[in-house]
Amino acid sequence: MTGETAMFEAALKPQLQDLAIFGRAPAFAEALHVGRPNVGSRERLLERINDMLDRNWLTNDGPFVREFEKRIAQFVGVRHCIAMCNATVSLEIAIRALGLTGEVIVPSFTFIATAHALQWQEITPVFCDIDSKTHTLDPAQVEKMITPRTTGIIGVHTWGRACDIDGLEEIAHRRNVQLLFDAAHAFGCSYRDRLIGGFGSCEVLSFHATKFFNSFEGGAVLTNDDSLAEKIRLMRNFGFHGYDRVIYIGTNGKMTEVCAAMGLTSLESIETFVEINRRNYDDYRRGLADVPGVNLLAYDEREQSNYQYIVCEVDEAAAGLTRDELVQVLTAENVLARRYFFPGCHQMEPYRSYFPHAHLVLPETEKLCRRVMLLPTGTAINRDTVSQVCRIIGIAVAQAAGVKAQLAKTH
Ligand code: T4K
Repeated sequence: MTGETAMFEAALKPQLQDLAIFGRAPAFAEALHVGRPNVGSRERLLERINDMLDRNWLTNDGPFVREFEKRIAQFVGVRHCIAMCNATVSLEIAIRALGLTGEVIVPSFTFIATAHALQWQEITPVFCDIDSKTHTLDPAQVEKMITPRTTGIIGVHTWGRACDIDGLEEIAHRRNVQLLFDAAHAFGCSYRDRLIGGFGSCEVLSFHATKFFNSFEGGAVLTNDDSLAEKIRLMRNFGFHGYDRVIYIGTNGKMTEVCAAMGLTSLESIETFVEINRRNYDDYRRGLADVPGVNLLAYDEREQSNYQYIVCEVDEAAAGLTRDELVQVLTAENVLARRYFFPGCHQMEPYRSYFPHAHLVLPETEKLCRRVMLLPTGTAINRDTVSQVCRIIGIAVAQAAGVKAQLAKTH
């Protein structure tokens, strides 16, 4: 190689010193978050809030909540949508309305709310392993976890990718247990061409600020079962049936009017939100295609998806870096990549103390918890940002040995 070619190649080669872990200024002056809210038309939202104030009706099954429920049910194609203050309370109410007791099978690879919604009512969450390819409950493992105390299974449509619904339905039916779904990530996603929301006894959506579609805080139970819907509606409002009559134990799970106003406004922009997520996902896919060991999780092109999560699995053997090292590199650049759902529900309290040996039956969960990293997306991110984030990852992996050495020195 001539001196000139060597210089040319060195100039093209990604430079270690380009990274903030070596003391350079971070690539981004402001933090990039996973979960930055998408906001639709401000004018429409403020108009609705003005209407709400003019009406002086702020909560308790108001007109915006009713309209929101109707629109969501129509959108998904289910008979009932019962809107609530958040998905966690929606799960708690659904679990109680279905009469679950004893043990309920759930993945450990989920947000802690799925497990807490059971334990909160002294039902034991039995943590079950997932399929490493789909990141959702593995029906073969579910079958093994069923005992005489099992009353239900909660499947989680992780990242908006549907569980093996057919497999779980078959088991639930044969073993005579209830099946419901935590669909917190899955609004606008489909399973075999049908939108998620109408499967199992019921499904629970989240409209939290960090979801691609938000109502500030919010959630909903969706079901095609008329009597279950009626019971859930009553439980959401203390069990009141008329002004002075209570017929169930209930709680306060109501969605406020201002949240419904935001939800209705978000619904008007849902196509734009999905388009932007889709564009970011395609850009990340191209940008990371040649980076060894950083594998972007694919969405099934045959199904509808909301593309709200950019999920990477880091394979240390191929990338030369662990997921945690890569997260450190990104954090130094102000890219706040997240390690959902590290360390797994079974490693968090109180479950860690209750079930100290749970990890022995959760090998795939344990492995995934060490590999998964989420990158920022949504309307706060533009194409240039995505390409810079990919470039940082590319440099870090190309220069893995130098990165490792630097991190070892500074951490
Ligand atoms: N089931 C599953 C499978 C779930 O993933 C969730 C929630 C639930 C059930 C329960 O749903 P909800 O009861 O929340 O409706 C976030 C969300 O809080 C949580 O809703 C979500 N899943 C989970 C996956 O992510 P954190 O603790 O990581 O959020 P946090 O506060 O760190 O926010 C993430 C980032 O978003 C922050 O770094 C900054 C940014 N952010 C956040 C908010 C709220 C903003 O920029 N603006 C904001 O307003 O849990």
